[in-house]
Amino acid sequence: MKRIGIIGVGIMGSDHARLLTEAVSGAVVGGVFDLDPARATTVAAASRGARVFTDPHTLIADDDIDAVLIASSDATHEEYVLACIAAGKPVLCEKPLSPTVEGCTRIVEAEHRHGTRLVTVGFMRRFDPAYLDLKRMLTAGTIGVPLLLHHVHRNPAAVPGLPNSALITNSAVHELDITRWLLDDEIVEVTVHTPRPSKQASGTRDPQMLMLRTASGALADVEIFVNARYGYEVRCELVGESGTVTMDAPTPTMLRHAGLGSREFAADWRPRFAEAYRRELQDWVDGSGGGATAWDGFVATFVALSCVAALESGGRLPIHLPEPPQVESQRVVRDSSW
Ligand code: ISE
Repeated sequence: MKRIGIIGVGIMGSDHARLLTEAVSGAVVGGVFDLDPARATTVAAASRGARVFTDPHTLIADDDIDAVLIASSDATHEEYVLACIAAGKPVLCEKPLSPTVEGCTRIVEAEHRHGTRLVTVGFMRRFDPAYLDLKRMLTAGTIGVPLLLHHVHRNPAAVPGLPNSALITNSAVHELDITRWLLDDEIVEVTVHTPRPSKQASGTRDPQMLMLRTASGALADVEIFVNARYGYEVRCELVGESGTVTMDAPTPTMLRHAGLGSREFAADWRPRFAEAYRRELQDWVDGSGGGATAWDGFVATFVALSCVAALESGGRLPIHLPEPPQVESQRVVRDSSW
């Protein structure tokens, strides 16, 4: 049994603790740290008596903790991921790997120096059955060469005063990652357009339209709208030379009533991606290495911040990624090293 230490048990961390306890095999929650000790105690108790730590670095260093899951605030990710690499422990870090390109670079370099892969970034959509289906159809050649990818990503409501950049760095960053993963291609140019803002957005430029061009010549557009009001929805359509494939609201339940058929929308992303989160954790615990790497985390932040710059300038921005490290850090951490 692998003992996982969790740093940060707010919305995501407590959900991960629940999944590790109830739905993932081969692991238990061994320890919990949170800035709010009462919250840490509650989650630890619900995780079959995991230990409560009062310091995150003590948790990382503890001999009874085999691997670490980081779900604390974004700005703390780099410090804890670097500490895990220094301790030689596998770490699953919620996105973003770091909110800055410099922070991501330090992590990629530290893992490179360590020599084997330790870092996984929580881009859970890579494990979503619907996205996997899309990738399978594309890879099988069913729709031919991909030309266009249309993404829609809507949240019901955002906090008032949300910075314009947060729509990209917090939400659309998932589409930036899944576009690279789905098309197996790099984003080389970005533009961001905004219509008149929704009155519901209290001053934030919401919605936004991102236009992404890939190295092989495909175009992807992303509608990100965080005050869409009606519910949480993520869908996309991939257009190829000989067909298209659509990922529509994959809710199995349909209500037929009073002359209408209707499907319920989730209030946020957790029900929509519940299976993706479970599979992501199982893959990580199994050491299968299917999750996003530190390099993927670097690219996501790099492209997201380029989109923010494009939003601010209103212009088209080329993306020049540095060379990815050609190192053993791409090797998967297998069971033996846990
Ligand atoms: C949230 O932070 C997430 O990561 C969700 O996956 C995303 O869909 C949502 O828009 C974000 O706010």
